[in-house]
Amino acid sequence: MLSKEIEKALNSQITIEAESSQVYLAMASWAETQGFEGVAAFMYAHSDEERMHMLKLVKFVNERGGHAKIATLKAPPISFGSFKEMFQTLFDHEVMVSASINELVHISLQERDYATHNFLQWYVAEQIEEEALARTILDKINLIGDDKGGLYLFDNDVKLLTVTSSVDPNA
Ligand code: OFO
Repeated sequence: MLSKEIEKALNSQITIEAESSQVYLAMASWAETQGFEGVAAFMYAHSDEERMHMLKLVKFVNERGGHAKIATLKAPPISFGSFKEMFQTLFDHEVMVSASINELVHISLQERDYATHNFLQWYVAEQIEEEALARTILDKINLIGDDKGGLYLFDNDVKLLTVTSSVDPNA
């Protein structure tokens, strides 16, 4: 059984994952309108992943006798300035998510909820991958700057970058 404190913290994380999915969906849509299909495909896939992160939490909370609450979400931005700015936003967002997961881990230990602590280890590992991936992309785009040819190649490159961390929420 989940303590009220853990249930509340997990519910906040559900909202964060749902909002992440929306932010990446907005990035996908914006990139698509700019003609960057590779970046758009990457962001659509990333958005799906975040929804999966959210669902995994929803199922866990309900399985443990809590109630996963589906809340109103903040609207994401409509446009993102430049690709450089967009990937910086993505990186900063993932750093924020990692901090939030770390806080959850901390609360689970305080509450001596070892089942939740164990469950959260998947997210801890996932955040290491996600931050690394975001950092790699950001490094690339910082090298390219505003060079049109470079951006064209970058778009192709990103198309090939598969998000390696897809996991079935029921797994
Ligand atoms: Fe990209 O963050 Fe979910 O966990």
